[in-house]
Parts: sequence; structure tokens; C-alpha cells
Amino acid sequence: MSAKKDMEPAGSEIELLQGPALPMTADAILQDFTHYFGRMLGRRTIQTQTPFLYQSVVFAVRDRLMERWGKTRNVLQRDDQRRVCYLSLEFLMGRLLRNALLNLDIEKETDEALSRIGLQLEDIYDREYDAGLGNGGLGRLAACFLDSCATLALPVTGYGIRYQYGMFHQRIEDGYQVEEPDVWLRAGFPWEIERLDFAQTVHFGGRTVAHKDDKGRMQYEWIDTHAVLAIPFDVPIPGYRNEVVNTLRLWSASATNEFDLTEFNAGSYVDAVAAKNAAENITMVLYPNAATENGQELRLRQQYFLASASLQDTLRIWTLDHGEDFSEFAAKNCFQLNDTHPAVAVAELMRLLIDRHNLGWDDAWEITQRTMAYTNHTLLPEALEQWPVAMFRNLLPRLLDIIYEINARFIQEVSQAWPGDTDRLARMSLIAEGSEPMIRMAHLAIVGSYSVNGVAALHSELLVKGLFRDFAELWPQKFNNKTNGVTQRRWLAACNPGLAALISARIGDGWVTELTELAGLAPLADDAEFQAQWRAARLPNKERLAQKIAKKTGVAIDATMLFDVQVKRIHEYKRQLLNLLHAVHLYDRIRRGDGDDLVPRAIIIGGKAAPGYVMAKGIIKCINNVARVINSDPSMSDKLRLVFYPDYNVTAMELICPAADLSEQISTAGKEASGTGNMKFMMNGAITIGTLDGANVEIREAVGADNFFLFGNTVDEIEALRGQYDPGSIIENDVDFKRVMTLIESGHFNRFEPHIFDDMVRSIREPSDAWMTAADFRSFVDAQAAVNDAYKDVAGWTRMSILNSAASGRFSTDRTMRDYNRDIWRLDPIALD
Ligand code: 26Q
Repeated sequence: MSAKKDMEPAGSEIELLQGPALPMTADAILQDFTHYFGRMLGRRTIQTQTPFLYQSVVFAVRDRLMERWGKTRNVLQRDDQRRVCYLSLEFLMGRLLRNALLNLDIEKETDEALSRIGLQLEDIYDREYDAGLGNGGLGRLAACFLDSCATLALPVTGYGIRYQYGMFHQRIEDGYQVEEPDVWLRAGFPWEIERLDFAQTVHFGGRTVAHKDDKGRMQYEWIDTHAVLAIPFDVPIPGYRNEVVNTLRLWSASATNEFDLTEFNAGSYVDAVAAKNAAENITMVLYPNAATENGQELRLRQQYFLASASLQDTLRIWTLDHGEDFSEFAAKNCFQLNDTHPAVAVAELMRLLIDRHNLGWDDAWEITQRTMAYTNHTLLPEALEQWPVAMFRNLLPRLLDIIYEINARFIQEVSQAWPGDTDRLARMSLIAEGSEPMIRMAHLAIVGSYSVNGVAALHSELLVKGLFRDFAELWPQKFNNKTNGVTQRRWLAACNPGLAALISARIGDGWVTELTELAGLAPLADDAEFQAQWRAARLPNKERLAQKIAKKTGVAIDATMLFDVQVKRIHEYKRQLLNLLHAVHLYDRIRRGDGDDLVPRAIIIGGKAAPGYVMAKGIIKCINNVARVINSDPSMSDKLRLVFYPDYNVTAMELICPAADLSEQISTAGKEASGTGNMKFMMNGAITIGTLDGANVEIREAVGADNFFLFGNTVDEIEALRGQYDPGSIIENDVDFKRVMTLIESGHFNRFEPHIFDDMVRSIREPSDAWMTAADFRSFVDAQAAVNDAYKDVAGWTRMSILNSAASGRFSTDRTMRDYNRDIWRLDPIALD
């Protein structure tokens, strides 16, 4: 082992960590809370409206994380072990306090401490902002991964961006989505520690010059750049009751002094200040995922900023211990790319190794290919990232050189494998030729990685057969599946304490770290007493959600109704429209007096539309208009409710998933890579109505066909339909469908807003409708009728609910992380003394 083991800059270590650990008692927590509230934040009286109460609790908790954090880092340095950097443009963390208390096992003590001064821990929880540094599934997956890695003691560091503005807030005005900025940092973010000492410089623009060094080797220099400072802010990630605290390192952009000075010396103070702004704009705002956001230069700046700062940080740590010896680097480091968003890291690692550390191309390439691993999250070809070559040349000229060189060598390899197959060469090239040549980031990621994975079995299979077929033929061993999961600590233990307590009372609490133990519930599925307890545990969740909905929307729903829930980003492929057509169908049935055998149902839909996605915004408006008509019709009152839940986010899901009876997972087969909301609902005892898409396939396999409401065309059937799809005649030949369309097209839901739904309705009638909504209408309505009948059988429904929870064991990110570790990462757990 090397002598120099310290990641910290030189200086003697304060014996902080050697002293006695802070007590985890209510007394001590109260004492520390009082210290922070009074001495640090300067407050004398307890006013429940201030953010200071929340902040003081966090500081008291953070102190207890801090000593464990230091120990984890020390052991990591001491053991010089292999580690993973999880590179992601998104970490959708949500609130952190409850999770920290749960994992540290001090929720009771903290509650006790606060109650002594007349405060409620639940109220303090509610004062925390939801850290929304992500769009949806991909960002939340990264957050669940961090929780599971810390719990499994895997040395994984999250690297991301500290956006000043996270995911926008959604307000509904006249039924329309209105976006509002997310000022999550306004009152400070008390979990983070700024590490100015680890700041890195990231370069943009300029040009490259080449010259020969004294040994006659080509040297490349990237000059005349604009430099931006990347400042890391660290967030502690505690494992579940195992003393491990991992790190999420978020980079914030700041102008450098050099940068200011050059501009200033050129004579323009105002330009210098404006340039400072340009630098800091890089981390200003999270891009909401939308086709229209594709190709935005600022987004490429964000991607490179993250990749470069994170790789430089890793190399900084490496050279502290190993100097310029990179022979073991690939054995000790792995970079997991969360989609192609950080894929420029492939070229950036090459640049740093060659230009900064003087490695030759072949050595650098071997290291790169042995350290990078890529996860794909989409099957939509239009969602694959491409960047104009011209933009790269302007912004990252040295990286463009490197990408061209990677491509030249790669094309050589392909033409050796398939001599003369020029079509294949064009298909596989990192550059899409055309009037505007583009860089294909997925190809760069695949070529530069030793592992490429999809996120559900079906998705991974379709990748290899479709989008990435050529690559899978060249390198079959690179491709693998890693089915997604969710962390049961947040998505069951913390968000559904009632059900969690019931489960633990029956089968023990081992499920908190080994979710497959939920299988122990299956034998209880028909036990009448347990069934009653199961319902009794879930009912208050439904009441809580009903109350929240009443408060947010003014719509009253009864907790005994069937809670039929679809919450996720609004996208055509997710088919919120299909759900809406069914709502209109139920409305129509009740109206025409055919609703007697319908169980009372509350259809709850929530989700954000990307601001530039016109159709998605139209869908929200349409849901709200239909909801208004249904909810204001007295004949619907005890039968049907439709609500749009505004501003859906992580915290909302914590309230929603414990209350759902029916989980809507109704994407067009072959379009949803995995889905993860489906897993959260299942864990909490909701039953899925779904297509054979993404992880639904595995959910149905796990729970059994009898406990899943299947409908819709399969991937193969959807493919076979293309070219002969005729929604017009489908509608014409289905009386229910025809009535639904006639209602909508007659303007029944937009009396005073003519034509606003024309485009949407037309999309359903379009033979080229890629989402084939009409093709699945009949089987969806029939499956919903089966749901209706099943819900009437209280014992039968409860049985299905219990069996769903019991079968959700595979869908823990603990399992997902073990799979990544076994097949891709090969990390040893951190060995705390
Ligand atoms: C693209 C261009 C410009 C700006 C932003 C983006 C962008 C941002 C976010 C593109 C895509 C995303 C997010 C994608 C996502 O969340 N995908 C989901 O990932 C989940 C986790 O694997 C899956 O369960 C879902 O099926 C998948 O849709």
C-alpha cells in the first residue's frame, strides 16, 4: 500500500473523528438543535413559520452523519479500493430528512426531542423543499441507486450538477399548465458542504494547436479557451443502519479569476461582468426533457461541464496516491454513464489522459474502454442524442478531434469485420452524415464502454434486436440487462409507515434490507383477519390523499372509492389520452343510465409536460376540462371523479403510491424502457393494469397473470399493425368508442373554447399515430371492466393486493445494485472497522 493515502490536501488531521461519537439520544439531539437554533441562527423564540426550525434539525442530524462520513472516506482511502463514479445529469432526491432519520435509526429520538418543545416532527418534514434536480424516472432511479449502494456499503459516488433551479413547478390555470421557477436554494440547502478546495477548471471554446515534443511525438494543446470554475458541493448519502455514508458531489459553475481578468484587461468591465454571468449560467437550470430541447448549446455545456469536472476530480484523487502511474487505474475506477447525457466523458477521459498525463493513444483508449459503462433508458429513436459537429467544433474543438480519431479507428475495425458493407459503416459511424453532420452520442458511448445495459428484460432484448443491433453483432458480450428497481426504504418503509408496521409485525423487518422477504406475506393473502388489517392500514392513506386532493383541487373524493392512479411525465407514448378516453366512456355510461354495476371510482392523473411539448400540454388541458364536466355533474357525484393532481413530484408520490388501488401502466408496447412508478405502486399493494411493456412484463411474471390486469397489443402485434392501422374504422365499429369520440368531437368538454382539442382528437384518428391509442381502446375498456368486477369482491381484491406486495421483492434497487456489481462494477464492500 502506498504511503500517501490522504485524499485531503496536506495538513494535519483534526482528531474530530477519534473523539467520542455524538450520542443518538433525544437529550443530545435537543441540545444540538437548541445550539443551532439559538446560537448559530440567532433565534430566541419558536415560530413555526420559519425555515430555521427545519434547518436546526438538519444541522443536528448532519453532525451525526458527519463523523460517519469521515470514517467512510478514511476507510476508502486506506483500502485504496475500486470505486464507481455514477455520472448523471439528474438526481431527483426529493426530501432528505425522513430518509436520514430512518437510516440513522433516530426517528423516535428526534420526534421525542422536538415534542419536548412542542414541535411535531411531521411538520418539520413538511418544511423541507423537494430537491428536484431531475425530470422523472431516470433522475429518481439515480437517487434510489445511491440509497441502495450506501446500504450495501458499495463505494459509489454520485456526480451531478447543482442546478440553481430544479424541475419547474406546475400550476394549473384555467386547466392549462403554467410553469413556475423552482427556487429550491432560496432558504439554503442545509445538507450540502461546499468544497472550494476541490474546485476544478473546465474549458470551452478556443482552438487546438499541434506540435512535436522533443521525442518527436505529437502534442496537442487546447488554447484561447474560456475557463469556468467547477465548485463541488457534497451531500451525504447514509446507508441503512450500517454506519456508511457515501457522497453525492454536485458541481456548481462560477467565473474564474483568470477569465474575469483577461476580459477586464481588454478594457470592458461590463463585458467582463456579462461574461461572468455566462459562466454561471451553465448550472442555472435543469433542462426539462423535450424534443425541442434537443441540440441546445447550453445543454452541451452542462454535459461537458459535468463530465470534465468529475473526471478531473477522479484523476486528482488518483494522482494523490499513484502519481502518474496509470497502470492500475482501470482496475480501480469505473464510470457508469446514466444515459448518453454524460457520454462526452468518453472523449474527455481520452483528452485528459493524453494531453494532461502524457499517455499514448492506445494506453489511453484501453483505460477508457475498460472504465466506461453505459446505461440506455429509451427505445424511441428520436430520443437518441445527437450534437451538430459544428457546435462541437466551436465549443469543444479538442474533443471533436478526439471523437474523429475514435471514429476513424472504429470504422477500421468494422470494415475488417464486414468488408465492403458500406451501409453498415454508415449506420454505425459516430457521425451521421448529411447537410448538418451530427455526432451520435449513443454510438460514442457504446464504442467507448465495456458494458451497455438496458433497464428491463424486454427493453434490453429490443435494444439488441433493434436500435443497437449492429453493435450487438460486433460485440455481443458488451450487452446486458439490469432491470430497474426502487428503494423500499423510501417507497415503503418511510412513505407507508402504517402498512410497513403491519408487515413487520407479521414477518419481521428483514424486508427493509432484503425485500424478497415480503414473499412471507403470500401465505397470509387469504387470512381474513390479516386482510382486514391490510385494508385498515391502507384506508388512512387513501383518506390522507383525499384530503390533500380536496385542498389542492377542491374536488371531494371518498376514501372507499377505487383509487385509479396514473402519475408520470406527460408523454404521448405513456398514453394519458387512453386513460382519458376510458374516463369519458365511464361518464358516458353513467349518463345514459348504464352505470349501475360500476363501483365508485376516482381517476387521478398527475404529471408535468415539458414546456415546449405542445401536445403534452394539450393533454393536461383536456384532462382538466373533462374533469370539470364530470365533477360538476350531480349524477356523477357518488360514482365517478376525475382529478388532475397538480405539481406531481417525489414528495407527491410518497403520498400517492400508498393510497392507490389501481396502477395505470398503459404505454404502447415497446416504448416504455422500464417504468419505476409501476414498482412503487406494486410494493404498496396496488394492482397493475398494464400492457406488456418495460418492467410490466417482469411484474406480471412475478405476481402471476391472475393478479395483473393485462390488455393491449404486444410489441410484435404493434409492429405488425404498422402500415395497415386504421383507427377510423376501429372507432366506427365500436359503439362505445364511437360515443366517446362523438362526445369529445361535439365540443362537449370545450363549449366555450372551440377547437382547442382538434389536434389531439385528430392524432387518435391518424393512421400514422405511432402510439396506436385506438388499437388498444377496446381491450383497455374490457380490462377496466374486469377491474370493476374484481373490486366488488373485497376479499378477492385484498388478496391480490397482498400478493402484489408479496411479489415485489425483485424490484428493489438493492437487487438492481447487486446485479450491477456482480456483472459490471465488481466492487468490494467498504470494510468499516
Ligand atoms: C434530452 C435533451 C435535452 C434535455 C433533456 C433531455 C432528457 C432529459 C431527461 C432526455 C431524457 C430524460 C429522461 C428520461 C427518462 O427518465 N427515462 C426513463 O428512465 C427510467 C429509468 O430507467 C425508465 O424507467 C423509463 O421507462 C424511462 O422513460
